[in-house]
Amino acid sequence: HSADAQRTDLMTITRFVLNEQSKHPDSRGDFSILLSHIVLGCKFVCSAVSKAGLAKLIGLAGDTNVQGEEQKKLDVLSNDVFVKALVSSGRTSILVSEEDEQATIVEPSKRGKYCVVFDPLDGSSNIDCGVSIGTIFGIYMLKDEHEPTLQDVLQPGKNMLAAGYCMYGSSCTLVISTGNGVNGFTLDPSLGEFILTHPDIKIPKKGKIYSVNEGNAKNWDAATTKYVEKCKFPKDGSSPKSLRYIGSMVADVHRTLLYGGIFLYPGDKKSPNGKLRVLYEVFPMSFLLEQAGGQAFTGKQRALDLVPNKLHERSPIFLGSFDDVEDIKALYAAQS
Ligand code: AHM
Ligand code: MG
Repeated sequence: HSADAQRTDLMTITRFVLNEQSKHPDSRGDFSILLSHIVLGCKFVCSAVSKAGLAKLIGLAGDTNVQGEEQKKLDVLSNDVFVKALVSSGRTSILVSEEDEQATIVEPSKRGKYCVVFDPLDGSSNIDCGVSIGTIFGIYMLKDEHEPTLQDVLQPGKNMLAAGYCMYGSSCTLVISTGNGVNGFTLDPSLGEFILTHPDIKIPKKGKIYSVNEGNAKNWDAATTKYVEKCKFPKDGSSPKSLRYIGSMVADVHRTLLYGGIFLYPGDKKSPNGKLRVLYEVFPMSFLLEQAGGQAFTGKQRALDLVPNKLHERSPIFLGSFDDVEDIKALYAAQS
């Protein structure tokens, strides 16, 4: 292995996924085609996000651009791009987006065997100040050849075929699992390609960071309160954990995956189901965390066992390092 080989043999995300898929004898490249359309959406959003501050500064200020057309808000624009990219892939039948009340049923001539659930631009409170935001997605397979229905996506997270996110941060990072570990790719802007930079990500067994919106502490239940108290004032002689909270799920989960620790969005007295959405936030992130050797728990059960009843359902979520999630599970078990 010379240093040179590293620089000339580039493992792009397309090449990586084609390699992975070729292990399935019945693979016809459909998944790779679907993924390339998702990647296109991510590249577009990455470019739009990085120009967003600039667009405000120069001429495009206000709500109209030079042609006098209304400027679309970044989250609406991102949604339009993903919906169009997914439909035109010819590989999807039903799409669920955080931005759309109703599911999109793809017209028969463009249908394929996949169902995609996604949040095109998550972390809305961070858009206008340039803090990291991201796209989250999960992929299901249609049960059999029939008219797609909501039942095809109202499936437990463990039935997902693949899940991932793209973080628009200091660099643009795409993390994905097709059920065979987790791999991270970084966009090389000069090539316009995602290159494998984080092969086979494993989350540390235990971490030193907890991540939660502590402003909601007044309304927490006893288990969450006790857990956070334990993070700050450990009684077993260990050091207190550090607190990190960005308020963008993608960024908070990405850090948790790489550094270890726990991310919590618990239910509370005001919002018994918390804030985060089951299909396109809780499930994809739980899928990735489990694939990386961590755990994801709802306060009642393994997150991926949840069966959603409606498209935009919410659930409390505790996810992260295996041992840290064990601790919160023990507190909930003691409480019931
Ligand atoms: P959004 O869909 O409006 O962007 O909200 C989702 C975001 C998550 O990215 C993040 O984990 C959470 O909301 C933060 O919520 P809060 O501001 O209540 O701490
Ligand atoms: Mg969201």
